[in-house]
Amino acid sequence: MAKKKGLTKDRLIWMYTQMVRIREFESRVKRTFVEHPGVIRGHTHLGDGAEATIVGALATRQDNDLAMPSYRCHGYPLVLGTPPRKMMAEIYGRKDGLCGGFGGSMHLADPEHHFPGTSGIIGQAITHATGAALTAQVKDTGQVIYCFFGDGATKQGAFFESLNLAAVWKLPIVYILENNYYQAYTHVSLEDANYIAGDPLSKKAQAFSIPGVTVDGTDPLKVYATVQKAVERARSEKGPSLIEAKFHRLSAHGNAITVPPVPTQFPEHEAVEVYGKKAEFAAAIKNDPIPKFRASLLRKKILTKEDAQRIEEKARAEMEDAVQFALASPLPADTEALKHVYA
Ligand SMILES: Cc1ncc(C[n+]2csc(CCOP(=O)(O)OP(=O)(O)O)c2C)c(N)n1
Ligand SMILES: [Mg+2]
Repeated sequence: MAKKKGLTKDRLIWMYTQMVRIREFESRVKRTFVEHPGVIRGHTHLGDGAEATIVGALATRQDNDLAMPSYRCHGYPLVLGTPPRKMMAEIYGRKDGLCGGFGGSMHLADPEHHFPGTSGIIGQAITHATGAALTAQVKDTGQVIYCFFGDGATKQGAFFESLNLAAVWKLPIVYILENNYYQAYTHVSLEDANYIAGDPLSKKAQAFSIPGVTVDGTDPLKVYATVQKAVERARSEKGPSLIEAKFHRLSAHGNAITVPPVPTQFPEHEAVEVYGKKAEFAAAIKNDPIPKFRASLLRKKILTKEDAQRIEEKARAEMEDAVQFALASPLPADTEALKHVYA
């Protein structure tokens, strides 16, 4: 394994804490569909399973660096310091949300915490993040841009155009390809769906003569070590890298509810629902990054069981508070409906 530079005991505990906070936040989003039907309108997409990749990558950040993911975006701002209250209120469409309730789950934005914003357009994060990296270079801010996107996004023209320009201009950006094996309901492999060519996907970096590495995205320390190298390269003006982190998402592609709400039955996962691959999904659950990291920290005596429980209880209380805050926040007034419409 590559050198784990700068990972003190406190830092490792911080990493575990962030992973637990993300999982707890998202479990509360999911529970909302059942406990408060109709409160979340529209789609949400959970990133459970991605925590090791998100936290491993963002643990290498310096203060002003930006994180720009796709629409599966709840985990990143939690790590950057965005208050969960404001995130939950946004997902509930409430006035006290990050965007005044206008954005919802797929459009979280918190520039104050280095999170410029997300959208539901696949591949969008790649062009926007590449633009942000150009700004950082032109203004000489010293920032590195962390750009996250899915396996499905790598077949968009935007992917090739952006990587080309980033390589030509040596932009300070790290492209983190989250290969969760599925593009919505379609499996990534040639045998199953024949929608994406190239294996491993990190090989696409060769076309631009930039480093391309595939890493176990369920191991935050491996992700950390790999991203760290890419960040050093970006910060020393040598240009971009492509890192493919592999992990399964542990929920279905998305959750949505109709208005007025009807009783919701959540799909399990496309591996089971569409492909009947029960063994694949069972293996993914067994390989859940959070219990795995917990066990390794206990084994190395970085955490005691009591420490771990305290972290988990604190996350539960924090996210319960976020839910209560969001439920108490009013919907935006009707008179605000046209506020952000320009034409
Ligand atoms: C430009 C565009 N095309 C199609 C869609 C419909 N769509 C929504 S999610 C999705 C799959 C994306 O898969 P991937 O990039 O692997 O991300 P993941 O959902 O696995 O995180 C697609 C095709 C879209 N939102 N935007
Ligand atoms: Mg995917």
